[in-house]
Order: sequence, then structure tokens, then C-alpha cells
Amino acid sequence: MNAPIHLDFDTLRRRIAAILRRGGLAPLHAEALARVIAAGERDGAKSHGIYRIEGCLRTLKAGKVSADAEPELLDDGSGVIRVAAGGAFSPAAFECGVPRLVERARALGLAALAINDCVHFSALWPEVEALAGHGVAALALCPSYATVAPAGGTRPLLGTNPLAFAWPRPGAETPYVFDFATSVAARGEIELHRRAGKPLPDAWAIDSQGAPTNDPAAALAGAMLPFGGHKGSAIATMIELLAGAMIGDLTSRGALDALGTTTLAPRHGELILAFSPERFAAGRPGDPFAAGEALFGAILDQGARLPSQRRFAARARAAAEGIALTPDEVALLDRLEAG
Ligand code: NDP
Ligand code: PYC
Repeated sequence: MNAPIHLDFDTLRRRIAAILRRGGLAPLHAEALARVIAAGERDGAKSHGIYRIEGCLRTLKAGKVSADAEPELLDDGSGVIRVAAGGAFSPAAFECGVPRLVERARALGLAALAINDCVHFSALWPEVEALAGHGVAALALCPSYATVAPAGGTRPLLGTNPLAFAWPRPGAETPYVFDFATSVAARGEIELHRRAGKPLPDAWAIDSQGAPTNDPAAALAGAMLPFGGHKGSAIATMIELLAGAMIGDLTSRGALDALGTTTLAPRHGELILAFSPERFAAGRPGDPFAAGEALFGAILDQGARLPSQRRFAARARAAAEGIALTPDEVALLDRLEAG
């Protein structure tokens, strides 16, 4: 009765793009969003999969995202490239900056892409993974909106501030990639627990009185907690500084104050760094990629797994069998298609 329904990637991507176009998004943005949302669903990264479509449509309807701003590349020839997103969703702005970022990282060894004034809801692994596909190592980071209390505090101040990294693995099918919120879990996970009527694990969140809670609704009204106590709190703070203050954009506090709600996607910036391992290793003994492989092998030899291994396995399964959606998820797509 509740057997999954399988869709191939292109069918799902096209259906999402059509829903977003119908909602008023220009084709450039509808297509870019559909690629990342369908990829999330394909990879079993459900906190940034199709459940995000309604949030995108709500943000659009509320007039809190530009439906059609064309990303503008600003390049002064230095190692810092900018894309002005003009208040549109971030994926098209990222795609606009990639060729110049890769070219500059290869030329200089290290280059940065600052995306300003974008509306951001997506996972960061599609971005760092794409850069690793061009042979560069990459770090991506951004604020969010203030939903996380600093370690030792009780009120939302920091964002769930994701941090993602990818390292190219020449000859392998997939790069080394990690991507995580600097809160114990992404806010999307809390929302999925709420929808499923499931309690949260201990130590994910506090309620509005600052007391520990397992209730997703109380957590959404209270504050989430940083991962790793003071360490995650400091990393999330670094992200506010580098990918907010430093690039002349909003911090998570500023993004929430400007938007006034966490039910729509926030508007702020993003910072992406690209490194050429060959340029950094030039003149030094050894091959950085071989050293990377030795390290990954040693991790696996201990019985540990690499980050993204679960995601890549889900991707392989989806390629063989299609992307498995529940009947409720298919009903959501049908409903959104019908308008
Ligand atoms: P998870 O905690 O689910 O996973 C974090 C990373 O750790 C993944 O790369 C995961 O790989 C890896 N991992 C998990 N378990 C293990 C293990 N046992 N051994 C080795 N590696 C492991 O992610 P989060 O819930 O923290 O974040 C989910 C997503 O939310 C991210 O993609 C992030 O970008 C996004 N996000 C976006 C925000 C935004 O503002 N745009 C804000 C916050 C989060 P695998 O996937 O294979 O399990
Ligand atoms: O899951 O924490 C999250 C999140 C916030 C903005 C986009 N994703």
C-alpha cells in the first residue's frame, strides 16, 4: 500500500522545474533550483530535497526573492571574484561564478567567490562537488538566519551555518566531500521530525525558556544547539564573520531581522574558496592526491566510512532503480503541479 514510487532523475528534475516556473520563477532559476532539489532527493539528502519546494514558492509569493534577477559577475582580476545575485536564489549565482573561480584558482593557487544578496535554502555539497569535478579543492560556507544559541547561551543568534568541503580524487568516481550544518542538525531535520510526529534526539535543541527539549515544535520556537559545544559555536561564529561581515553581507541575526520569520528562505551571502592542490604542492616532494588516497584508505581500513559515502550509495541506487518517493511525496508533486 505504501510501496515507494520510482522516478528517474530527469523526470523528477523536470517536474520540479515546471512547478517552480508555474509559481513564477524565471527559467534560469527554476532550472538551477530543480537541479539541486532533485539531486538532494536522489542522494537521500531529504532535508534539502522536494520538501523545500513549498518554502521556495512561499518565499516567491511573499515577494522575498527576485523571480528573475540575472546574476552579475564582478571581476577585478584579483583572487576575489564576486557575483551579485540581485536578491534571487543562490544556485544560478553559484553556477555563474564557477568558470571564473576555477580559472583563477588554477592561476593563483587560491581564489574566492563571494556571492552577495542571494536567497539561500540549499545544501552546499552540490557546489563543492561540482568544483572538485573541475579538479580544485573547495570550501563553501554561509550564514542562515538566527536559530541557534551560542554554546552557553539560551537565545537564537547564530545560524545553522553550513560548512562543506570537497577534495578531488583523480581516477575515482566521486570526490571526498563533507557538508554539515554547524548546529547539531540542520533545521530541515527538525522540521521533518515535526512533520513525522517524531521526538528529537536529546541535546539538539532548547525551548523558548532555555530548557532542553525533544519536542520539534518547541525546538523551532526556541533555539537549536551548536554541534560540539563551544567548538561548533566558534566555527559558526567564524562563518558569520567570513561569509557575512567580511563579504559585506548580512549575518544570521541581520537576515532574520530583515525577513522577520523563519518560514521563508533567508537572504544573505555565501563564500566559496577554491584551491589548486597542484599549485600548493609545486616544488614540494610527493603528490597531494596520492597522499589523500593514502589517508582515505587508512580511514576505511579502520572500518570507518567516508562522509558522503551514504549519499553516493543512495545516488547509485537511484541510478539503478530510480529515485524512491513515498506516495505522500508523489501526492505533493501532483498537488503542486495542479497549482
Ligand atoms: P548530516 O549530519 O546528515 O551529515 C553531515 C556530513 O557528515 C555528511 O557529509 C555525511 O555524509 C557525513 N556523515 C554522517 N555520518 C557519518 C559517519 N558515520 N561517518 C562519516 N561521515 C558521516 O548533515 P546536517 O544535518 O548537518 O546537514 C544537512 C544539510 O543541510 C547539508 O547538506 C547542509 O549544507 C544543509 N544546510 C544548509 C543550510 C543553508 O543555510 N543553506 C543550513 C544548514 C544546513 P552522508 O551524507 O553520506 O551521510
Ligand atoms: O536546514 O538549517 C537548515 C537550513 C536553513 C536554511 C536552509 N537550510
